[in-house]
Amino acid sequence: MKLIVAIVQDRDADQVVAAITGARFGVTRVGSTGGFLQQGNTTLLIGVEDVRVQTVVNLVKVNSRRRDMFVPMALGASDHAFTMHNHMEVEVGGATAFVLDVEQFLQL
Ligand code: 2BA
Repeated sequence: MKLIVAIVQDRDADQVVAAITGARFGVTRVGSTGGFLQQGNTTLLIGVEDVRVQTVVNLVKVNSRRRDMFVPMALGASDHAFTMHNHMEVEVGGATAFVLDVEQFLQL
């Protein structure tokens, strides 16, 4: 068994979760915050049999969009810190995923 830990954008989370549950996989949704942007995102925990990993990864992938975001640059802040000149473009998503081996799956 594997545990898929998938970090998706909040705006995609409902659609991703609906796709996963619609395919009859279990999923737990955890609110999280990205370390770089310091903005909310959603972490999904999905336990699946090894042979179903690729199916779930595909569901996450096709339901997660890639977006360009403009974020303020921390350095060189000035009176004009919030003009677009002081922003940089960051591409976020679709999703970041880790696939971990599960030693035991217990429902107690
Ligand atoms: P954040 O840490 O808020 O990062 C948001 C986006 O900012 C990233 O998108 C990436 O494009 C950019 N970014 C991150 N660190 C950067 C840096 N030092 N310099 C320049 N740009 C940087 P994604 O790669 O799609 O990541 C989306 C979210 O997935 C991340 O939000 C974080 O919550 C999570 N994540 C990404 N890589 C991770 C990792 N290795 N371990 C744990 N969580 C990770």
